[in-house]
Parts: sequence; structure tokens; C-alpha cells
Amino acid sequence: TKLSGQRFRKSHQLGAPLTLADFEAINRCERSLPKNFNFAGDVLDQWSQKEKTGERPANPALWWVNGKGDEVKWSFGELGSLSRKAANVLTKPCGLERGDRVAVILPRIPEWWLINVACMRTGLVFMPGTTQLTAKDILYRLRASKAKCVVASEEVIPAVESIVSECPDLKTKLLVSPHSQNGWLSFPELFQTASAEHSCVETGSQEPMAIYFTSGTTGSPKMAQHSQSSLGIGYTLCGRYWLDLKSTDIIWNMSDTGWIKAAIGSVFSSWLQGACVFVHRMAQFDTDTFLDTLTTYPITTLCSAPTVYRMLVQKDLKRYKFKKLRHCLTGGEPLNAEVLEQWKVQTGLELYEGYGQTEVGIICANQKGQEIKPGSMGKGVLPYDVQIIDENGNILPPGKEGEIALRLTSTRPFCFFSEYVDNPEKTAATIRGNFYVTGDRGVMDSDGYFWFVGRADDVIISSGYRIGPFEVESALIEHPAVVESAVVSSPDPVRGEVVKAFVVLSAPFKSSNPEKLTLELQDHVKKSTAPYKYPRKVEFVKELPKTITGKIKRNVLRDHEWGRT
Ligand code: BCO
Repeated sequence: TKLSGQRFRKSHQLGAPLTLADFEAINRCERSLPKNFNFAGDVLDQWSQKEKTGERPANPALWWVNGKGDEVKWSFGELGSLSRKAANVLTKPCGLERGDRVAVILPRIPEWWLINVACMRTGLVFMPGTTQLTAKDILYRLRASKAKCVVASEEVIPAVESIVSECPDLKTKLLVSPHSQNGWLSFPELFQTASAEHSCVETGSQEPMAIYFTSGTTGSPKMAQHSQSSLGIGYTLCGRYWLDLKSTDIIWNMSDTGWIKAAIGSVFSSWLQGACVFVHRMAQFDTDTFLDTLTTYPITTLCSAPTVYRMLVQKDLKRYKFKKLRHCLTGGEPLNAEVLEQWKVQTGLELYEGYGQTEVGIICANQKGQEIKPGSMGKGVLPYDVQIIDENGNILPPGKEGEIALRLTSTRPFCFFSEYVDNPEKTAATIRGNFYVTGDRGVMDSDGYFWFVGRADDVIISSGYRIGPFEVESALIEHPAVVESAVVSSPDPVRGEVVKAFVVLSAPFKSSNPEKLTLELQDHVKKSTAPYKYPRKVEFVKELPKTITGKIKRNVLRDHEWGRT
């Protein structure tokens, strides 16, 4: 791009001035990481400078709407001064110090971006969570992370209040709402009087920046920790070649603030390229609002889960004239070739699928300009060397199914998560020989394109959500009707796969009306854990298939669901 040759201004924390081209070189393993790096100071503030000198077009950095007539547009300069005020709120009245962990449970509101950048400026470790989290989920997160602060919106107050006495490390509750609440500091009030003077801390490139909770087959979600550079520099190529962004672009990435996809598409990849991040605060996803938004606003780039495209192609898309849309992306779950075709026929636009995961970001992608093979996730992306390996860590030839793995390098590579916090066993379990194993099975063809086969473990990928069966089974067992259950994936035409629970009933519930009991159990799970995990299918069974040692054979049930023998 035009920008890649331009030099970023020397900032206080770097030994030498860095350019966007230098960030690319780091991703291509042609140059090593700088000792210090801070996304706010070294990227955002540089774009703010470029705005002043006219080197960046007059395009907002953040453009937020809520469909009710409210709108926020911030330039990089405004984002800079507002996030400095937010940084002063976090360090002064909230009393937070560099390295402290902050749980941020906010919907898609501009303050999420402000708090995010304020954490970067102050060296606080940002832990995003979806507002679908229940009291039990929040308790686990606050205790496991020893979070010092929770930043939440009004709807989250009851859940936090019900568990806060069990969180001895929590010092501060910060409320983002026009209303005040006893025991909570008010972000808007403190923000109003906070100073806009703040010096960005000199964070080390490998200093922790964020923690994402991620589900596995067993146990509670693990804390995948990312560094300043893994997130802050690691998405340079992704922004340029997969998202195809320039500073004139406006990207709408639909992902909820709780997922790393929000960080990738609505913070790092986009702002590295100086593009405008568009946000629509839809309380509930709705296809009509979605399509109206694309016809109303000059959005050039769209990124959404395959489930959303599956919902959209049910509509008569030819009726809509999208204002400026030119590039469409998808990821988080496998995309069907038919949906890609339908989208193209109806809109004239290709759909560029990417594949990745919370721990390591984007692994494969159909990059702009590359031939798309419908149904494939594209080719491995730099800096990764993506291979298919067997159970002993040997590389398999094209056409052979195995586990999708990333070759380890002396720098791990740098854009990997640093560890699962306090869980060295699970961190070590991701390594097999010279490779990081993703837990996904796939095939590479002779042209180097990767094809997703399924999970190697029992994790369920539904509507782009990664759901651990154990979390759903733990919620179900709390209900008096459930003696035991097994939770597996089941095919679904819209959501790709959905959560299905096989339930053995306790004696008093054996004669219950199955439809009524199904609704009751679904409702129970929605209250016990984040609602997106609830079993959309429930089957009552007399017993569950088990091994001789009594372990439930989820694979037998799953294979049956998918019609496999
Ligand atoms: O479908 P139902 O109506 O039966 O249930 C929905 C909600 O109504 C319900 N719910 C939500 N809040 C509730 C509640 N029920 C009771 N009380 C509450 N407070 O729970 C269900 C939630 O399901 P959903 O979130 O799938 O809802 P929806 O509206 O169908 O949304 C569809 C999608 C496609 C917009 C949504 O599923 C979605 O956003 N999916 C994408 C997820 C994503 O971004 N994944 C990326 C992860 S990061 C990654 O993959 C790494 C890549 C590098």
C-alpha cells in the first residue's frame, strides 16, 4: 500500500523508528521484535499525527451507531485524547496499576474501545467477556484471573453483585451507564473531570496485553494470554492481505466484544492499516437491520460469521443495493461452499474465508487476489508454517487427513498466545514435537489449500462459538431431572452445528412431558451459563454409551448424529 513505505514517527519507546513495512517484516520473520511496543503509542498515536499532517484521509477511526439515531464518530486524534482521559480514570480513582487484570463486560458501545485503548496506555491487562455471561461465569473469571477491576454495563450489575463477596481480589467496580449505582464508580462522571494528559507506558513487546477465556473439552475455560506484540503487531498482514484494508476503508466486523475476533477485526488489523472501524449496536441480531445498515452506510468491508451469511442468503439479496461494499470476509466456523456460491450469485461479491483460533489468531485465509476454492479455508498465512501432522508429530503428505498444526520457531512464533495462565499442563499439551496442535483436523491439497474436517476433541463449534461440552453438562446436572448427560455437536443447516444433549432422567421426571421438560432444561442452562451454549436439541435416553472404565463415549453419540459409522 501507499502507507507501507512511509515511516512512522520515532516514538519515545522505540530504539529506532518503525514503519508499517517494519511490522510486516516482523511478520515475515525478516526482522526481530522491538524490545518495547505499545499499540496505543506506536500505532494509534502515529495515525493521529498523520491526520494532523493530512497523510491520512478525513475518515473517522471509530464510527458507532445504534439504529436509534445516536451516532459517535471519533478521529484518531479524538480517540487519543478520550482514551487518555479513560486511562486517568483507570489509574487514579480506580487505583489500578500496570499488570493488573481488568474484566471488561460491555456490549458494543464506544466505551469498550476507549477502555481497551486506555488499558494499553496504562499497561493493564484487558479481559473481554460477552454480556451473555452469567453470575457463575463471571465468578469463575474474576476468581481465576484475580481481577482487580470489573468494568460493566447496567445489565451486568445483578450478576456481579450476586458474586462479588466471593472475589477477594476485586478492588473496583466501574459502571458504564448514565445511571449511578451504590458501590460502583461511575465511568461517565469520572471521565468528565479526568485530565486528557497522560503518558503512555513503555510496555515490553512480550508484556501481557489481554486474556481471553477459551473453552476446551474438559474443565472450565482456560485463560489464553496474549502479549502487546502478539495482538498489536501480529495482525499486520491479516489486515492488509486478508481484510484488504487501506486507510480509506470502513470495516464492519460483527463479532461481539467478548471474542478475539472483535479484537482482530475491530481493533488491531483495522487500526494498523488506519481504516475506520464501524460498529452497529444491535441488541439482538436481525437480518433486516443488518441489510439496511449495508445499504445506508458506506461500509466497504464486511466480516461476519458463516451463520450470518447462511441467514442472509435466505433473503432476496438482489433487492438490496449495498452502498460501498466491496470485500466480504467470514470466519469462526466452517463456511459451506453452497453459501459462498449463493452469496456471490446474489451480491456479485466473493466471500473470503479465514480460519483461526483464540490462541494463535489467523492460521489460514483466502487472501485478496488468491483463487478461492469453495469449501476450503485458503492457504496458511505468514508468519505461520501450517502443516497437517499425525499423532506422533510427523508431517503428512497432501491429501492425508490429520491434525492442523503450526511449526514452532525460536520465537514460538511471536504472535502465539504466551500461555494458558496458571495452567502449564494445558499449555504443554498444545505442543507435539516441533508443532503447536490446534485441536482441529483437516487436509491440505496439493496446491497448499487447507480443508477443515472437524475437531479432534469434543469441542463444539456452533454459530462461530467454541463450546466445551463439559460446561453444558455441568449446567445440566444442576437440574433435579438430570442424572447424567452427554453433550455433543449435531448438524444444523443454519448454525453449522448445534449443541445436542443426551439426558438420562431421574426417576421423578421419567414420565414428564418431553417437550415441556426440554424447554425447562434449555431455560435452566441459559440461566446457569452463557445462553449461547444452551442445547438447541435434547434427547432423553435410558443410558449413555460408556467405556469399560465408565467414561462416556461422546464420539459414539456424535458419530451417530453426523450419520457416521
Ligand atoms: O436463538 P435463541 O433465540 O433460541 O437463543 C439465543 C438468544 O435469544 C439467547 N439469549 C441471549 N441472551 C439471553 C438469552 N436467553 C436468555 N437470557 C438472556 N439474557 O441465547 C441464544 C444466543 O444465541 P446467539 O448468540 O447465537 O444469538 P443469535 O441472535 O441467534 O445470533 C446469531 C449470531 C450468528 C449473530 C451469533 O451466533 C454470533 O454472533 N455468532 C458469532 C460468534 C463469534 O463471533 N465467534 C467468533 C469467536 S473468535 C474465533 O473464532 C477466533 C477466530 C480467530
